[in-house]
Amino acid sequence: MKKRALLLLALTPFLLTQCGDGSKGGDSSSSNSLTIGFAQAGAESAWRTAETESITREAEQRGVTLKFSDAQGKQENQIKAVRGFIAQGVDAIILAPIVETGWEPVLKEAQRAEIPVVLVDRGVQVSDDGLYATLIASDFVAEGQMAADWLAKKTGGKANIIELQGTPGAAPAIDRKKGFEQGIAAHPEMKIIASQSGDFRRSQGKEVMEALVKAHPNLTAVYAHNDDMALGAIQALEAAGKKPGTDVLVVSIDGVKDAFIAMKDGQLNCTVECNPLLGPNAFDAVEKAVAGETLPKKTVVQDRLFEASQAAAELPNRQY
Ligand code: GZL
Repeated sequence: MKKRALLLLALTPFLLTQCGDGSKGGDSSSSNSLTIGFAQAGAESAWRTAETESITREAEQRGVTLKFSDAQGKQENQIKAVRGFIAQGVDAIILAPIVETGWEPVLKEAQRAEIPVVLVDRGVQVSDDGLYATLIASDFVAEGQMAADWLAKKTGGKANIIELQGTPGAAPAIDRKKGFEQGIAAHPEMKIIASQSGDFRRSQGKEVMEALVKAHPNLTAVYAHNDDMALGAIQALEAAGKKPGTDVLVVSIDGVKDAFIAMKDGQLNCTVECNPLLGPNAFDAVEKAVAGETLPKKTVVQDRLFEASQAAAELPNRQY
């Protein structure tokens, strides 16, 4: 009994560094290094998993102790996580906000505690942008516009489109819709005949498309706000006897590996890359913010568009 107690005592510092409060990284030799809280939105898509891995990997490489929280798609969980990080006195917080609104109170709490917040991948709507240090994200309006331009070119400006939206209230869902609508505005014969949320999830993309393909058998194109929903929709279209990639053109956003495989297989026509490998940029920003430097309010991550014809050559290069 005594021996066990002694062993536990000896192990305690190790256990606290490695596992305490959901800690993912850390290293006992870097006790002087930063402790960062990462409030992740969830694990709804391959993109999100790649983002989590990038941030976790970067923390390990820099000897940062990372406290990780997965909000499982619920803003209330994410707010709780941020409050928890503030209570623990972390050096900074990385936040991937699920939705745009509702952040003001907790960001003010972080500000009062003098804990900088670095936003990654999604923006927030607040009355004072001094409530966060910086935002590192793609230009979602431009992504939607790129998808629309591609579809307009491919169809000669004529399409019956079903849109699968991301999580309601999320910056990429709002802006990808806006960008796409702006892109098709000049083409009166490009119409969105139905538009529904699939919450950025493959299973919901499939479910939603199962119903929509029955209600709108005249569809000629699908625009999905992310690849996972497009991949789910492809399954539903096939089950309904359609040929995705041929008689229904499918365009989506993210550029994950499975999308390249689907393009190679001729089921997906186009994906607009949205780079999730934000770890290096996020920690550069964290280090500067902790050092008291003023950062630009937004760093835009550059995206590219890929068509099916490029898929086979590009597939081996994909990192996520
Ligand atoms: C993009 C991001 C989106 C991805 C989705 O920055 O917030 O969330 O496009 C993801 O795949 O779930």
